[in-house]
Amino acid sequence: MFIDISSDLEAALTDLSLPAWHLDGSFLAPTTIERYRTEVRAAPRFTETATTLRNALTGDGGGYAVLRLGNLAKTLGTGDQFRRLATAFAAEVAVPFSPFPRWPLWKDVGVKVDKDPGKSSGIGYNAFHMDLVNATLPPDYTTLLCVRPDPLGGGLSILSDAHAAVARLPEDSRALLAESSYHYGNFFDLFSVGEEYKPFPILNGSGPGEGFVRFTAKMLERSQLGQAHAAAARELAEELVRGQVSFMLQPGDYLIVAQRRFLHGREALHSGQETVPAADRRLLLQLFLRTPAGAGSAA
Ligand SMILES: O=C(O)CCC(=O)C(=O)O
Ligand SMILES: [Fe+2]
Repeated sequence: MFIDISSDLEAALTDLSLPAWHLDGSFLAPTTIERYRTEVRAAPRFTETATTLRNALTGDGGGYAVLRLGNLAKTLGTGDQFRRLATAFAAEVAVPFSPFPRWPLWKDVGVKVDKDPGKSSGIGYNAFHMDLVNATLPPDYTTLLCVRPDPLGGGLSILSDAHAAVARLPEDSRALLAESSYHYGNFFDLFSVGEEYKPFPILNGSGPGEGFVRFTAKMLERSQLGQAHAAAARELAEELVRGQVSFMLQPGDYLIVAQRRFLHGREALHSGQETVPAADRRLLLQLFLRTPAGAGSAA
């Protein structure tokens, strides 16, 4: 689901000068949310655009959206003012927060040629996953703002409807995925995402089509799993790939993923990343969102 911004809205947003944001603990401060809201909601067609965005994320069959902010990025650059506008859009969906106490609200996802290629910032295939999979309360939304695509042309984003993939599995595989037999990764020093969840079930026993599908295909290679449970997880990974959509994020594109519905990942960057100067490499900015308790179907 790609959402364009009308040129009159672009023009009005370009003219705003939003102040720096403040945090209240790990969350965007209510005073900032109110201030940004007052400014952006006065722009023509802003509220319709925000409604379209929310519907793409929470309506039937929905679960992700790409807001095309490329013209704003071209006009404003990708510095503070652009990031404040993206933050204002995010705050129309849910509350922006940072689970990482030592990092700023927006976390850089750059390119590290020496890192595990399959992990965030690595250069290889970043397999289907949800972010913070091993927390009891993962972010409701993960969002990625594209500053620069891979100049060599790799790195397609991949998305897959997790519940649709689960529904295509045989009953006995689903039963295995509902057992608390899975684990992945480390957990330390994280804010506002609950406790470490270890081991966890991939399916949480709520009705079909509901709740997190707590999955990362990275567990297949990086966690020790029992044979039957690993086989069921591998079947799920295959169904996710079968149902995937892929697209290239352009400069200024803002991808928002409802983690209770879709899983995400990224194809490998193009070979030859060592030859690209660090300042020219692919760069995304990542931000997480929490749906406030009692916000009804907005999750
Ligand atoms: O590089 C990408 O496009 C995805 C990164 C990602 O999924 C992450 O950092 O959690
Ligand atoms: Fe991710």
